Amino acid sequence: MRLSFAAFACSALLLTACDDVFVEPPTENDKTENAESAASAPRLAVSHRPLANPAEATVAPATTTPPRIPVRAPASAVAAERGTGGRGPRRQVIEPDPPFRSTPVVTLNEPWAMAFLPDGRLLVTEKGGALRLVNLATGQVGTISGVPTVAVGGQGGLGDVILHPQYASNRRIYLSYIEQSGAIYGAVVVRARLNLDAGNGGNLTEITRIWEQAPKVSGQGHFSHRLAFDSSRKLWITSGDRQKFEPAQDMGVNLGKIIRLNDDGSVPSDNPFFAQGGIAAQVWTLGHRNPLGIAFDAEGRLWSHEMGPAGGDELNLILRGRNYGWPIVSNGNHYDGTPIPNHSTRPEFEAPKEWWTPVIAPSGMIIYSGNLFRTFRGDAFIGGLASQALVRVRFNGTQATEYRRYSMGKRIREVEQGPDGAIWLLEDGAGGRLLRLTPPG
Ligand SMILES: [Ca+2]
Repeated sequence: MRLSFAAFACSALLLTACDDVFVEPPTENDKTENAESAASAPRLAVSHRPLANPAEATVAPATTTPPRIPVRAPASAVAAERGTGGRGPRRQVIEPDPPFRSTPVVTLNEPWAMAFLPDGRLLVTEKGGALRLVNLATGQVGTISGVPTVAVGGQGGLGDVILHPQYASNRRIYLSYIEQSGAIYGAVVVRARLNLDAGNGGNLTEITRIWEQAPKVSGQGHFSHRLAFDSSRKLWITSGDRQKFEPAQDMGVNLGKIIRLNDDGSVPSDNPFFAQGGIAAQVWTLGHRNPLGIAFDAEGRLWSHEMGPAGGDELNLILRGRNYGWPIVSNGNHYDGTPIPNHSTRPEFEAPKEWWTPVIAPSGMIIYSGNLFRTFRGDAFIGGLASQALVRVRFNGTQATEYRRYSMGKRIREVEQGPDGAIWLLEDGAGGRLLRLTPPG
């Protein structure tokens, strides 16, 4: 067996004290090792004390959320995890704690989202309306001009940025942002051509509107407007309930939904409600509150998290045509203390695979697929606003459990995986830093 001495000592003598020991899926060289029996990892204990979700305030207090109690998996959970994650033998690995080193790279102003260009530079949106181009080698921060006018305020401003899957040939990027019309607001998504200049800047041309929240409503919260492409070039958009509750169940509007479109904004004919026509045709799932993270796993499954009200943050497996229950059910309660029936009372609604009370206030998410952190593969990494943490979730098939929580000391707005497998974070707010996470060795 290819065990380091430390791993061997832990596994043989000190397992109960070595909660960073876990088991990695086999490689070609591990086939002679013994297979271990499959077992489900027990769910970590979760305190179900209701708590207001301060992350959704325009200026949220940073330290009012008590830490969730079980930061680490107990040794028994780690022991039971052996054998999960696939067939074949396992190799024990010791992870340092924390398992990464965090290096600040540049400081930005209210950064919200980021996307890597093929040349290794990084596009970063700032909530105030600027699209930045960060040269990670030099630390230079340039500006991309031509971004449409953005309505800034509350939770709204310039939002997500992603590349078209064929960006290398078509230079198309997609942006989400907030548009104001009189006293009402809504998120829009545009496609644009990115023209980079010889320096560290560029501009946008051929800006085309792809989608918009309908209707625009009052207030500047719960826009969500996270974007993702899947492997078949479909565009996914999270659309929050705009703090209006009932629209999440109304198929005549696209608030409180997850949307699936073609890359030109047209509606795919195989969408679940396509036959209903109108706005319903855009909808993939309904009953969402404020989903600020969306990611595909290696099997092509779509996962999205969303902020609960007072308690009940959720990680959901997004399944075609399903209803996720908001505002009829939630594992949290209204901010004024009014109870909301739990998911368990209405099994016709899709229940979260993992949920949090006290809240973590999730924003941004990746499901790690890189080579730099071998032991991270397949795990989700979720940014925490109120929790000021990076929350790591481990999957067992379609089950999900918080596995580790790394305190970052700042609200984390966005998580991305870089081309070399490093994990990149954006801190929230004025002076938010871009952080690069690499193995500590
Ligand atoms: Ca729900």
